[in-house]
Amino acid sequence: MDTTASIFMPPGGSTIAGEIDAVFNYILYASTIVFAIVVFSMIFFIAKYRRRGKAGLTSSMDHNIGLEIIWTVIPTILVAIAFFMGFNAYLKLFVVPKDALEVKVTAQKWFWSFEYPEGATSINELVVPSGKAVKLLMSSKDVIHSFFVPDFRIKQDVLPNRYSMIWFEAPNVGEHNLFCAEYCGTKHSEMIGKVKVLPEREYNDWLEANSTVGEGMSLEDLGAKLYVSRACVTCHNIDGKAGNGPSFRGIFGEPVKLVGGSQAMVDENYIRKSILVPQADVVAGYQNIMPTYQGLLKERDVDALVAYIKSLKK
Ligand code: HEC
Ligand SMILES: [Cu+2]
Repeated sequence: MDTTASIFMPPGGSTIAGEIDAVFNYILYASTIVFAIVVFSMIFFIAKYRRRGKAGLTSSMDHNIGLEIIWTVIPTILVAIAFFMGFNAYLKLFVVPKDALEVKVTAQKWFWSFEYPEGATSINELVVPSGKAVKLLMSSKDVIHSFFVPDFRIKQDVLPNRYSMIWFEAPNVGEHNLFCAEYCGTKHSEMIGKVKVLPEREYNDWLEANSTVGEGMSLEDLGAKLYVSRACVTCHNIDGKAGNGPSFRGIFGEPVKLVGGSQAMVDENYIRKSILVPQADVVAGYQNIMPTYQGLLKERDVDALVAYIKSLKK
């Protein structure tokens, strides 16, 4: 259920959030109370039995069975409660409901891509219907990442060479932050996305529109859109200044220096190759960090990006 925000937690946005918060609050308050009792009695006894005057004698009592039982049994019960609450919530998090909608999540340096059952795709924006269980089948193309949506109280490592999964159900329409929670290189902190929860009807419309995106659009306009939605913008500026990668402004038709001292001419084929096989020609002064977009872009998307870069004159 939705829970309200506290100083520790953002507002909950999934059906599991209330339960996770309950475990969190229980552990927090139980440890706070135990901590207070221990520290205050310590201070109290230090003061009460401090050495006074020259006699310097303290009590000869060094053992109390009753007390020992109390301070063993009570914490054991407190820990057992925390374990059962936590284990219960853990089981719910990892046993996926049978009718869950499945989305394939791919993590790579440094963005998220999503593939939906009907062939739609998106980057850095996971779109889901409200009130439906959504299963995420996740893998990484390179290093370990971690899928973290604080509002949903879910976090799961995303690994290369094997699948991991998690599920959630968002009861209400809204937008939630998505972060990578496993340090994955220089741009880790910018591996940020959104989870957009739509009413089921709007979600279905979105799916349909997304699988035919850009059909009525000019190549240049589609390219401008993809430049943002396919995350080129995180590494490439269009204002002439270098970022993690070279700016796109005015590069078309000009020679470019490559690592190793050779030169290339930036033409249509060079751009195409840079997008699909980025490690082939690495621009001098930059690192070989660009991910390949092989399989992530349709043929027309590549045409569109080429047209867009071409249009960015000096
Ligand atoms: C993670 C950062 C990153 C992302 C995301 C990224 N690139 Fe790159 N790109 C680079 C870097 C770094 C270089 C320079 C090194 C090289 O050539 O591989 C580069 C080089 C290029 C070049 C050659 C530029 C030149 O001046 O010769 C093109 C074209 C290009 N990228 C297009 C794209 C497009 C289109 C996208 C989005 C679909 C994209 N890149 C996404 C980092 C990135
Ligand atoms: Cu990451």
